[in-house]
Amino acid sequence: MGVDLGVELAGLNLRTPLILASGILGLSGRLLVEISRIEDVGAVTTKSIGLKPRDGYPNPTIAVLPYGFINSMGLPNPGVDFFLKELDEAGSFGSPLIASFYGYSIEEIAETARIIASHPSVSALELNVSCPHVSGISEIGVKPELVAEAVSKVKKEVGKPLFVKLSPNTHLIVDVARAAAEAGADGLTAVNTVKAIAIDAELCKPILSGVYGGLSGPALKPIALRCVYEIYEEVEIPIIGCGGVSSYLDVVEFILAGASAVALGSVIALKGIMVFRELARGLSEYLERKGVRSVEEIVGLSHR
Ligand code: RRO
Repeated sequence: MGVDLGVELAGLNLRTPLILASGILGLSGRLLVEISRIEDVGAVTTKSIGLKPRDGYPNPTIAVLPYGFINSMGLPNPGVDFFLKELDEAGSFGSPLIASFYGYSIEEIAETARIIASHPSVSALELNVSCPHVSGISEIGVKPELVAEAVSKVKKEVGKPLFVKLSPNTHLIVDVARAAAEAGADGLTAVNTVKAIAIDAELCKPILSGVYGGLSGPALKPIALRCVYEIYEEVEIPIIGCGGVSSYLDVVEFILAGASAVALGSVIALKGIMVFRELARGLSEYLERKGVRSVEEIVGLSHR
């Protein structure tokens, strides 16, 4: 039988707490629809979308490490107009679509939010102010006052739930989280990747064309878990835990730290999309074994 894994997240109803993270398979409307219809997928998030198309960085854009990935994609995306057309032709989503977006100024953030949120397929927005290696973006996410300004402007324009994806590349993460919550954000995604570098010893130069990249995968998990734990202590709005989840126990740890849902990224590159099933089964069996009837009952339980 198993336990019902359904969760309510900032007004969204998720079949399971497992979400496709931004940047993973997330630019084709049809593919997103297909993933959203998989039984164990709670919600899907798009790659971050901007007002105008952006090429991203030349190859190499990814380095594979024994304990994760370092990426420096450089925000490649087709821009809002193209993406909304993709959604027009994609069909209906089987679970909520969270549209990730960014902008280089508060005004651009608000305008992009308004355009994306107008599409009926979009259930919620995720403001990306935390890409660690694209200048003009990473600077916003480490300044509580700028994040607050962006959030309140977006909330004035948009009636749908707004999440803010936070950067781990600052000791101010809790201040940024609090500022976002006080400005009206409906939830937080913690965290984006950690700013990192990979060097080729033979060529004596950085591997990635963008030099710096974002570290994801297992190496990120304890950092992300700490961020979720700290934010949960100080901020009331729900948290999507994100960073290096690769087993159902990782999912459980994020929920115990305070996450109401958990996003999967790098693990999909390693195990494929059916990892949602593996993790949902593991989570359900864990809850049953513990005599717990819902995911909500264990959110933040490690803080007792
Ligand atoms: O596209 C990227 O290079 C990228 C983005 Br927008 C982000 O938010 N985080 C990341 O690790 N890579």
